[in-house]
Amino acid sequence: MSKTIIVSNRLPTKVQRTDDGLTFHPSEGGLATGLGSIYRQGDNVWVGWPGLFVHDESEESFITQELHTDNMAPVFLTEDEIRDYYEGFSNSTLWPTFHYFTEFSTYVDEHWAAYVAVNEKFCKAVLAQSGPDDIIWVHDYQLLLLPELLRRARPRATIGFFLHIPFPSYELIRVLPWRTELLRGMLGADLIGFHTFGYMRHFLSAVSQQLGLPNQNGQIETPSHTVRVDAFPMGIDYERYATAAASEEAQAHTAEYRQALGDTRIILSIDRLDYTKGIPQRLRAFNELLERYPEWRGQVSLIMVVVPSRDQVAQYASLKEEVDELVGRINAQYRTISWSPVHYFYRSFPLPELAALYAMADVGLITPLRDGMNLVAKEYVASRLDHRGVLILSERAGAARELSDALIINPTDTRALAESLHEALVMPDDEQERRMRNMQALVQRYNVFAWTKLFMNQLAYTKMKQETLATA
Ligand code: GDG
Repeated sequence: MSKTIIVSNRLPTKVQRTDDGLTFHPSEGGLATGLGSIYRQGDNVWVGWPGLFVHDESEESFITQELHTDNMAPVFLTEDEIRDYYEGFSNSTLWPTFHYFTEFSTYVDEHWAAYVAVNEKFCKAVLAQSGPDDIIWVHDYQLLLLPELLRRARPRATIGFFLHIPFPSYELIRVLPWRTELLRGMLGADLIGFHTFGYMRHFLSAVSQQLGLPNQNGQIETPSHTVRVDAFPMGIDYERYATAAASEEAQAHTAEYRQALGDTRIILSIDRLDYTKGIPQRLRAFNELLERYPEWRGQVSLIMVVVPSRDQVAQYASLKEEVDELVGRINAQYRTISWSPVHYFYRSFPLPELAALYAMADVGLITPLRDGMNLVAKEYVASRLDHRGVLILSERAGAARELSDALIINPTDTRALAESLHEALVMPDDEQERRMRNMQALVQRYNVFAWTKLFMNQLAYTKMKQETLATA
């Protein structure tokens, strides 16, 4: 009986060192929930970094034992590895390049060397957990080399790979000095999944132009095996958000916020602090709304939750300053004693508070410059129990391919964005409801569990077809 191994940079549990010793915090992220049904079963296991630097071997073995009881196997990384492989190559080379921000990309040989070494370290950790015929599902841009490393060691294994961020045009990929190695690394998989057909097409084109390997209907023949490439748009745990919005706790928060805000209309935005998320563009558009439509002054507020992220990488610190300054300027110009244009929070919120915000926002404003999928858009939809609210969504988020009932905008077009904010605020209830119900039906059906099942089924099918062809 084969077992299934999930591999990602981070484990679905974060281990922290406190004054009272080590603590274990399960993640509530979408991926952890979606894959929970897989890695918790039988001998299956999730391999990844537990999020802290260990002091000594006894700490290492304690953490390993604790995680083992929950079907997890840690890969311990050093501070140097995190600096060069994670903050360096993953977040300062791959992340900006794959999101079309080449001006932020660095090309540092030591970072590449660390990336190779850490991918090899992950490979060893997976091999320690797996047999020759096991199923291995590798996640995301930190581990692009892992599928090929695993293929060499386990030629018969079933290997899947899913990329959570965009795959850009070949013109971006070719800028990378290590483009050949990266593409070959991914091709070690039997099945490669992307959020959209657009990303998939970019990948097929890069493989054809860089490696001279053509595809037929998304199938690539490599010297060792056939690789299937397909789109699997990731979903959310719909019921979790709908239930959270309906909970007494969330409703108490809603009442409390309502009392503080009076009958001010609410525009909500939520994201990690990241230059890909279009946060300054959104603030400029909100400013333009207040300039062009003075009747909204005193009537509408932007609630903007920005979750701190990657503050060790230089661009993130300067983005934070830009956002602070823009918020300060808008508030200084328009604020009155009884009304604030922007309520800006630089921290994360517990789910019941987040759910209350989702449930009461008249407009969900999601304006990334590039975003693999964007799950916040789907969470907003799932939380609208009254079927009201308008989603404004960037055409450059993967989610825009599915959520065509949102107001789809170009986030760099400040004027059009300000116009769509006005349009959203005056949209009649029946139109809001029609659009919201359409989106809810889709998000509810193609949830994260359906996504997991689809990928795993396709992976099994791809392997079975290969084996049938090999024995024919
Ligand atoms: C990457 C890709 C792709 C945010 N603030 C709070 C909070 N969150 C949660 C949201 C959501 C998650 O964080 C963010 O997910 P996104 O999909 O929006 O964005 P990334 O973090 O950039 O994720 C992205 C995703 O991978 C999956 O493939 O969609 O394109 O970039 O779930 O709810 N959660 C809580 N409090 C907060 O303040 N509790």
